[in-house]
Amino acid sequence: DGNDGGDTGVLTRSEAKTKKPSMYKVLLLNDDYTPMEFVVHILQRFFRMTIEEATEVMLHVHQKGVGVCGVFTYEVAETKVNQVLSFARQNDHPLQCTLEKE
Ligand code: TYC
Repeated sequence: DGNDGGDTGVLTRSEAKTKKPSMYKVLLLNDDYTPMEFVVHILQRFFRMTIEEATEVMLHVHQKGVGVCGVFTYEVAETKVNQVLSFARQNDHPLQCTLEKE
């Protein structure tokens, strides 16, 4: 904790700045209406997955009800959720997506 690099309990600005940010999971929720191919497309487009990775995650969500698309800082996670929800609505699909602190 020390500014000498040791554990003296003395806090410094450099240490405060290097604290790791909280991370957030972006979760995809299953529903009965969104086409499987659309979910695979979402995962490729917004989460940079290969078709194989995207298919695996989509099938996991389809079978278990929920699945993780990725883990990001708050600002990035929030942006991903908004991009997914906006794109789903534009295409008239009820797909739901949310974030959860790790
Ligand atoms: N359950 C959907 C179907 O059978 C597919 C689906 C998968 C929907 C994942 C949403 O997050 C989802 N067409």
